Amino acid sequence: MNAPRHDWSLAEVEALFALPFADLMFRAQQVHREHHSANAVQMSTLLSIKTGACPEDCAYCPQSVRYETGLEREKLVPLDEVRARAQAAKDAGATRFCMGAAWRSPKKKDVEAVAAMVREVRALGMETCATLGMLTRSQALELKDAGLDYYNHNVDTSPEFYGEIITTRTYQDRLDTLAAVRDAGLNVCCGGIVGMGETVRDRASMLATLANLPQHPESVPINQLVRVPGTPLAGAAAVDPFDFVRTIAVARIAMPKASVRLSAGREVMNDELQALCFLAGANSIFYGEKLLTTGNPDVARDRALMTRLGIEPLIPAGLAAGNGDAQPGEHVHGPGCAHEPTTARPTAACSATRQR
Ligand code: SAM
Ligand code: DTB
Ligand code: SF4
Repeated sequence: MNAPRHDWSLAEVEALFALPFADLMFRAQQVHREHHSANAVQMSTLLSIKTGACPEDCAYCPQSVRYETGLEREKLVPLDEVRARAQAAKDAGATRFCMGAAWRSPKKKDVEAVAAMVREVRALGMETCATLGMLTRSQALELKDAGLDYYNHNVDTSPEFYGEIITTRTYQDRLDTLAAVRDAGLNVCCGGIVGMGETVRDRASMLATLANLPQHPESVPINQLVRVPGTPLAGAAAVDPFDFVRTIAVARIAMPKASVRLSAGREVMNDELQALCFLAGANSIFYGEKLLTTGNPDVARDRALMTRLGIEPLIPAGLAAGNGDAQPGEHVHGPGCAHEPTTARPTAACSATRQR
């Protein structure tokens, strides 16, 4: 039994990274199959609701006002457009819509505007996620009241390496936001980036930080750095693909129940590498041709990949309509599935699996 733990030592997590690849993958698969449907992947679509001109100095980010990345700044996206983009994402098969803004922290009017967006998206029958920078507890509560399901706020890297990447807010600021989000009853989405020049120990330390939070994040995005020209990290060395897979596998083992998201960086990954990431325990992706400002595989490519691998879309437990009282892991109706609500077991033609 691989029950969630919150007492990981750095040495233990480093020891996981040091395992032979096959042994690490075997352990990750054991944990994955104990807690999740092995062939189901949750799909979220991102929308940048306010782009560029961010006052922060995150060295990886094309949206910082400090770097010449050629990105055009954009004002807040109108409500109608948010609704239309969310509907399109739902029609394409996404179950969660994530709204991201290039803010250090939102102002009062910003939270009100995002709350209105959350209500619209929720009304479409999608899960909602937002990533708006630092948040106070009352702001988190306001978003929760509007129907927000998840808040994304990444630690990005280890506490030790953090100062090399961001100087305009502290690691503790990030932990404070995560606590505020948790206190408000929101699901926490928190992960980081691989490929910024960090050591394996930094990757282990980042995952130990996440795994030792009082409650594990429900969602853990593992991003591979998108090296954007003009940012200080544009020339960072490429990550060894196996080391990226190892990071996913260790996240899976250290946070057994979390959704581990294979996040940014998929556009430059081949199908074989993505398949290894799924084998390592990734069970969530960003879906749709754009992340916030950079590219992502298009829907046709992802559909083809899922078909090649026999992967089904994972329908979150709270969303599946018309499925009676299906149990977690049981077949439910999803996009493209024509079965009756009483169908209890997946067949080859079934396309969705209820989240455990
Ligand atoms: N401004 C808010 C904040 O920083 O919390 C929300 C948006 S910010 C773009 C969300 C996350 O995207 C960052 O914390 C970082 O982990 C990820 N990210 C940004 N640029 C990236 C890049 N070039 N490659 C990989 N991940 C990136
Ligand atoms: C996360 O961990 N990755 C997403 C989401 N959370 C907001 C963002 C990735 C951004 C990649 C660079 C860009 O598109 O601007
Ligand atoms: Fe701003 Fe977020 Fe980019 Fe940092 S990661 S520069 S806070 S948009």
